[in-house]
Amino acid sequence: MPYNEGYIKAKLKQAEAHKLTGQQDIDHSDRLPPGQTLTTGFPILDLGVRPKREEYPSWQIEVRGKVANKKTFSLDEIKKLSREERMHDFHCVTRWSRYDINWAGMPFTKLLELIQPLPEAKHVVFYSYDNYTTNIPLEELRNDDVLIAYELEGKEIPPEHGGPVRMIVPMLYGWKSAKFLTKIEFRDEDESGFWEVRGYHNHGDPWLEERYS
Ligand SMILES: Nc1nc2c(c(=O)[nH]1)N[C@H]1C(S)=C(S)[C@@H](COP(=O)(O)O)O[C@H]1N2
Ligand SMILES: [Mo]
Repeated sequence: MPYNEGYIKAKLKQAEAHKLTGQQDIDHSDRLPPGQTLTTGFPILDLGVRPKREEYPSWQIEVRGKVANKKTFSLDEIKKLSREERMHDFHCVTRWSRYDINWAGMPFTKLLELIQPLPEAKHVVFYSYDNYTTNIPLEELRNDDVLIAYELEGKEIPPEHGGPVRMIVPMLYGWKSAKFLTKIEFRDEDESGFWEVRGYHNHGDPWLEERYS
C-alpha cells in the first residue's frame, strides 16, 4: 500500500505554517484536495436512519473475524480504555471539504493492540446501525490518525454526525468513515461496502481523486 504522499505533504505544510507564524497561513492548493470546495458548515450525509440519544447508553461494538481476541465492547469500555484528541480535515466525494474538525476517541491502533489481528487479516469491513458498510485495507488503518470517535468538539457526537460512535479515517474520502458504528470485521478477503458496490472507488484517496471506479 503506497503512502498518501499528498496527505503527508499537506500535514507537513500545516505544521510548518503553525510553527512559523502561529496562525493558519495555509496554501489551500496544498491542503484542499483536487476538485474539492471548502465549506465552513458541516453538511450531514447519510441514509437518514439514525439512532436516538436514548440508545447511546447501551451501545455496543462487536469485533469479529480474523482476530485472536474476538470481543464486544460497550461504548463505556471504549471510553475508559482510551481518549485521545485529533484535529482533522474532512473531504466528501460530493466535493465539499471542511477543515479542522476536532474529534476524541480511541485510536484504531489501540484497538489493534487489544484484539490482535491474525496474520491472514488483510481487510476490514465496518458495519453501521443503518446497515451501511464500508471496506478499508488493514494496512491503511495502521495509522495513528485513524480514530474510533465518540466526541465532536468536546461533546458527545450528535446522531446526525454519527453518534454515539463513528470511524474517522481522515486520509480517505468521507464515505470510508462509518457513522453509528456497530461492528468491525477483520477479513482475509476484501468485500465491497455500500457505496463501493454502487460505483465508488474501492480505495478512495482524495489526493488521487479516487472517486469512482
Ligand atoms: N453509517 C453511515 N456512515 C456514513 C454514511 C452513511 O450513509 N451511513 N455516509 C458517509 C458519507 S458519504 C460521508 S461524506 C460521511 C458524512 O459524515 P457527516 O454526516 O458527519 O458529515 O459519513 C459517511 N459515513
Ligand atoms: Mo460523502
